[in-house]
Amino acid sequence: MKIEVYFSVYHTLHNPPFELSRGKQQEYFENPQRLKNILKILEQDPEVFEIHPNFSTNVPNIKEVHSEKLLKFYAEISKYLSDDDYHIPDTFAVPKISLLPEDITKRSGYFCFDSATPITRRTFSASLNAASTVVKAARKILTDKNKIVYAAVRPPGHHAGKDYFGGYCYLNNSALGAHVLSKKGRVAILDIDYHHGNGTQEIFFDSDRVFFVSLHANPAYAFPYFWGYPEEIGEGPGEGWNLNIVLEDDADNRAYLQKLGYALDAISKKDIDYLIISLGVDTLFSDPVGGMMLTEHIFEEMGREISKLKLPTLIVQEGGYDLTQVGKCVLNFLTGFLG
Ligand code: Q9C
Ligand code: ZN
Repeated sequence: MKIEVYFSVYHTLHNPPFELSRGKQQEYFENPQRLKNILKILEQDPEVFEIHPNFSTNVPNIKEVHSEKLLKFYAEISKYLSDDDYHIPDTFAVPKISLLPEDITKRSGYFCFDSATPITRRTFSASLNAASTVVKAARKILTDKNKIVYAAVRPPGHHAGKDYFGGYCYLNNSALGAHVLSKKGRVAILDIDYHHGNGTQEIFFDSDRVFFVSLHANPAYAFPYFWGYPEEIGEGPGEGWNLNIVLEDDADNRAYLQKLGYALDAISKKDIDYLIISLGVDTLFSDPVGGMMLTEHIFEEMGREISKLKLPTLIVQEGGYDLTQVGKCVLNFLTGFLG
């Protein structure tokens, strides 16, 4: 069997010079080399990986997931910034207020929740290209139900909410894909990034069309800190449709597979038609951002276990920052998934 790979060509347009982490300037981990390294590895096996570059920035359903305010902000700040410029918000609206400041560079703090997510002139274009790629990949799943499609995209998306950005994410790629699929059936999003997918959780918190299941490091000490606890189970019709499974930073392959087993059980108990995997490989022991202890071979096993759900599956790239290993981890996951 083949895996179709949809790839966001314009990701290189988003390349901020640095991030602020704990108040210090440091290298930007979420950089173009990540995706280049993933593609370099997949290109080596054209028998299995059929790569489709996507040049579009068209995201037809974007307003059903993100607020007009946020989209207008992105469009305006993109015009305001010159080519080598970057913008990091420094004053945040807590709690959110309804009046927005006139000055575009002061308005950013309304939409942003961390200092690691700079905006450059081309950030919005790159983000639209990533979102468009995932929507295309989701449509492919609808036309050919037995397909496995992998969306090789960046910037990632799972920390972006309806009207906020943060955690290297601007538009929620997986949520936009889920939105497309949810019109035709019930969707489960299995988020296996090291970090909790707070944006995806927020977007579908009151929905019983999309079951959000996330495995992640304990938010008591791991980013994004304020979300990701097991008590967050969804609300209204969505009650019981949000599942947070917490791991500790010393989690090894065995501990991880055990909790993955709970997640897969929970998914198989609901009547799900489509699966989306938010695939972060920042759970690898050597990851400079994540803190767990997984080894690269476990990703193959993870893929194999998840494939037993036998659902049409869209795999969306999220985190993974060890540049020397990220390609191998993704390859292992996809290979395991194919069986
Ligand atoms: N010292 C994703 O993996 N930085 N985003 C945390 C803590 C933000 C990760 C800094 C990490 C965001 C998609
Ligand atoms: Zn992550």
